[in-house]
Amino acid sequence: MWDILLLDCHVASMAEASNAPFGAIRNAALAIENGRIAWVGPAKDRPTTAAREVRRLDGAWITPGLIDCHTHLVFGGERVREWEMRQHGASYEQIAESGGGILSTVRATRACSEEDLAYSAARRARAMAAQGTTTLEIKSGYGLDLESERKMLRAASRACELANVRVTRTFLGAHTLPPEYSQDRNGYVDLLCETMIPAIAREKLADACDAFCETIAFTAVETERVLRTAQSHGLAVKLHAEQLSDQKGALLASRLGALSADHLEHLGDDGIATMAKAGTVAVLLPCAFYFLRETRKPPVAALRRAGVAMAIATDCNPGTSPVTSPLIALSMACALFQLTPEEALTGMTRNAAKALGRQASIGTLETGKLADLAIWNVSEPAELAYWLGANLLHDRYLEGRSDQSRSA
Ligand code: DI6
Ligand code: FE
Repeated sequence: MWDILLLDCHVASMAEASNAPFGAIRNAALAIENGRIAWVGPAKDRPTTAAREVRRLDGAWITPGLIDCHTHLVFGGERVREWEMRQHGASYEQIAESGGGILSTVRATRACSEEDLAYSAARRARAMAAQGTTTLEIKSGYGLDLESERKMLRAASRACELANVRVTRTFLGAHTLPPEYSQDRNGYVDLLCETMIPAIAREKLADACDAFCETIAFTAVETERVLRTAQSHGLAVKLHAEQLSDQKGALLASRLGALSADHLEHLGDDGIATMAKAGTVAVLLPCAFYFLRETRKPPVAALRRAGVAMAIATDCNPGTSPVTSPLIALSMACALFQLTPEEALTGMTRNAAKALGRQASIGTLETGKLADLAIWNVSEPAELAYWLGANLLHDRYLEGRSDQSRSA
């Protein structure tokens, strides 16, 4: 007996094995049992299994719930004053070097209670959920001491509980040097490797560890030490690589078997080849590119040629991407980086799941996967990346429970 049977719908399964664009199944049926997809396919082929409840969707499209695989959703304050300075000509690096940038958010985040952090992040998470997001990755990295990083990671879980979104958490203690270590780089990397990473892993506060490998943050040598330590404590690794300059971060990350290398505007050919070999996902962040008014684009055509899986995320953060709309990220991936609408949607579903190491349970609509669904008022799935600023969501299911039935 199925719990729910969805009819009068089309399904963009995003399944890798499908030959149809978007893995599309027109005139489809999708059955849910115990929070998982029990059957999906053409409605006319469905078995005669009974369902407790049949819901007709008036020809709507169902896609996998959107997965935002790179965000810094938990933070104190905002950085609107800095943004105004940038409008007057200051650069992101100049602001960072004068003690602003990430460090101004560190001050604000340290000053916030865990509850306030959770509530402000929940507001942003709800905005994302209202546009179809069902899974959110959230990084720490605005605490930069053990207690403040713990506070951020706990707030990340609480925020997603409040917003009814699945969460995955990433420890980003290596985001920048905290003020108390500004004269002691090695001291901070020691603290990360000897105290913070072991504690975060032991307390199961994160699934993965990330670092910012950049001239204004950590060198490739420091990054390698951090990521290797994280791996030795059982954490998966990811990396902010080649955002502002080529530090060979993607090369390093993929040599370590990283789940993903993210940003990649300055990625070179050597990095692309090792990413392809290692199966490291390229997470592209078009909203940060837009907001920083960058001009150098990630090498999308070369990534495509090499067969590197590309994911798309909002990078929601107060400094470089004050964006809570997954649909705007999809549109920008197409308009700014020349992805096709199908590649963009794959980047927020199947490939985003891969970037989180969760491809076995989410990211496509296939039998046995969790019933995380987004249901859209569109006639074609490509419309998700076409309309800019429209909210096309009709309903959303998290593990088989719909928002509409929850609010009814
Ligand atoms: N790259 C980014 O775009 C964000 N972090 C990072 O390493 C920006 C974080 C910030 O400016 O607050
Ligand atoms: Fe980021």
